[in-house]
Amino acid sequence: MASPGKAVMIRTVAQLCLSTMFALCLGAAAPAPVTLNVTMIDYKFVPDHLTFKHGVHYRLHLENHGKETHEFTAPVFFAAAKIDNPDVLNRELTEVVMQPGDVKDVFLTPGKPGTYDLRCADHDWNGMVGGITVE
Ligand SMILES: [Cu+2]
Repeated sequence: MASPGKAVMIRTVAQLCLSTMFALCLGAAAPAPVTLNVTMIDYKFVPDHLTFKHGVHYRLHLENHGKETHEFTAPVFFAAAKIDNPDVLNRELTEVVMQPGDVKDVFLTPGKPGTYDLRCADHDWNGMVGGITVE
């Protein structure tokens, strides 16, 4: 006959197995987002053209390596996307403001396929423009 201690141990091991399987299931249901890196310099996006696939979960990783404040301004793109962490954007959800040295991630799933405008609201006059394609 199994001692009470052994029964408790078996139950604990069983629970551990179950929670591990549960964690694996969750992992399978939510794969890691695809990272897309954009660096801002004075006065350019690098790269200046981004291509996303619609319905795919992305981590849009932004770094400002410039000496000036830059903005990742893409109002129509952001409005069409499902954004997991909207607090990283401005209140109107049109852009991400990047102070010099800032590093920010936007977790999002792009909306309908098409081409979208990308610019730095501060420096578009200076050619700091790009584009976004959602396939
Ligand atoms: Cu700028």
